[in-house]
Amino acid sequence: MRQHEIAALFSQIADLLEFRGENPFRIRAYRRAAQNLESLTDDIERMAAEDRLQEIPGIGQDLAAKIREYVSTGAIQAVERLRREVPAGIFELLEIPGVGPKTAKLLYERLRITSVPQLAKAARAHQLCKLPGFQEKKEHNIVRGIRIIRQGRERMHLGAALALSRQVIERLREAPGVKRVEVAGSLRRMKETIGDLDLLAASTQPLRVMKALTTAPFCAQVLASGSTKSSIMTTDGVQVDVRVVAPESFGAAWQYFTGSKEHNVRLREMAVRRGLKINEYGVFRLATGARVAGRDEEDIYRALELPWIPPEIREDTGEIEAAMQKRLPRLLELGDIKGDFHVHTNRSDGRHPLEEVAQACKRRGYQYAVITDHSKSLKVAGGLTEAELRRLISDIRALNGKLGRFQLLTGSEVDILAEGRMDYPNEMLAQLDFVIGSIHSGFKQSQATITNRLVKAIRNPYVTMIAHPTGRLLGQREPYEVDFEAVFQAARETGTAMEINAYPKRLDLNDVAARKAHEAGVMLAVSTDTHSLDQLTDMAIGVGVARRAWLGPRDILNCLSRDQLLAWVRQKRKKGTQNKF
Ligand code: DGT
Ligand code: CA
Ligand code: CA
Ligand code: ZN
Repeated sequence: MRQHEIAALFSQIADLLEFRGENPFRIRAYRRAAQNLESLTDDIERMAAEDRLQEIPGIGQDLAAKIREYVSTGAIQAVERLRREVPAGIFELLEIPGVGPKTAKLLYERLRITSVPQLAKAARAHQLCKLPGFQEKKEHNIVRGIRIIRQGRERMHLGAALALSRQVIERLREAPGVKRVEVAGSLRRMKETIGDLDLLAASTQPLRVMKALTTAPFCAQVLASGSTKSSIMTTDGVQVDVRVVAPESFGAAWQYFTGSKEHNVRLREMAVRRGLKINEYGVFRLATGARVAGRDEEDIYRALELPWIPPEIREDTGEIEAAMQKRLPRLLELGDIKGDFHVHTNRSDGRHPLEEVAQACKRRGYQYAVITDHSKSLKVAGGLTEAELRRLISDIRALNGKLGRFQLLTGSEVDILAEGRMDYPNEMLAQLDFVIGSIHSGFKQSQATITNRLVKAIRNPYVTMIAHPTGRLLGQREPYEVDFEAVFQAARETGTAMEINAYPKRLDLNDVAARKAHEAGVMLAVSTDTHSLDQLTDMAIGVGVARRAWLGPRDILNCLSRDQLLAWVRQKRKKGTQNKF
């Protein structure tokens, strides 16, 4: 793994040299070395020990010495020196999408900009587009880049929040007198990003719970500490709010602190109309003050003559009306999922070999999993040539003989090329059980071009599903512009599924778009895009997005059995090859 650290340092050297306007050849040499280190399969430390570093393409004497220095000391002095020679804020500027070393240099030399706030101010004052070679579009991109970075900083991904919450819950459950600890807030609602973590405990000894929190190893700072509410900042810079209530109020507090605020406002209005008052302690009669509910969350809703509403849809986007009319949907559950459609192996850019991937999917209790390594044009991700793909297909067939009831399906994540053509010919695609179409290039194309590409791919009879349909990466890259209406219509007409990609940085389609897709009659699928086996568990996060989109098992393609799924794929192929769409 250390080669990645060294590659990152080499890229940084290249950035710094470029910022200083130094020799382009040297800059390119560092960039090339960084790339080669990224794709290195040998262990760098062993290569250093065996004096074989110069076998790596692009690594000469000088760079080999720097690698050895890093391996033995954990630092490269030349980098430290360069860092001292540029204004400190430059590193932060370089993290903004749309700001490379050349731009940073220009901003520094012409406008003395050395920090993100300075840059934001200059952009607001439209000073950037007056710079040589700067167009309004570029200024606009920078403003957007700053927004992306800020969102990423301030709000945490669902995946990270879930992991942290497990750690905190485990700690609080150890406290004496604790009856129950649960997550509330946006995390319980499975929002894609989380501002702060809200936890709720039931205990008769609240101070013991608070002590467990404020003395935890992950606590960096105590922001507030009382017997009902405490807040801390974790060592990762995340705020955690913990509230402790008496067991008889637990349901009311859980409902209250789960939110959303909008949902709760509606409930309070309904309560008042019934002569009731609802707060974090319970539901009370306005006239007498008598408590009518509090211990269980269901009872809070029952007091308002409503069925319990799943937290993921408590956003006041129709769930209260649906509950009143007793037509709340049965939402998707993890147990409904019969297989994963999007799994990589080390034949392309995944980490694990085929057999290990198969065993891991099988252990999850699935009926099937589709192996979808990258296609030939995606060279940076080790895309498979047609010969390699044929080889993979026959290896999968051979392996299936040993797997029992669980079966792998053959597939590929095929690039949708710039003009909407697929990266393999149809004769190749026809040999696969399942074909994913993905955009991995040309993100900056116009809405019309991107939409055409997607629609063309959707109209290919062999494309079963479009992966991560908007290409966004939370905190990193905005979605490309898609005309959803056109895309969803084509998908419905042809019987092509749209993915809810469960990778926490993607969550693409997101909740809102997935709900729209479903309303447009499109079949959805939840898949993990697993590159490393621990990511298989992200399925639960994708299910959360599907639930936020009001989706149930009948709306999700991977709730079908293997036979039903294959029939579904065949149906599109048949219709498409007979030119019926
Ligand atoms: P976040 O943290 O920005 O991801 O979003 P939430 O929903 O977790 O918001 P947060 O942490 O401020 O509060 C947690 C829940 O507590 C919120 O969803 C509803 C409830 N809550 C907090 N403050 C208020 C308030 O002033 N009024 C009402 N009605 N509810 C509140
Ligand atoms: Ca929160
Ligand atoms: Ca909070
Ligand atoms: Zn993928």
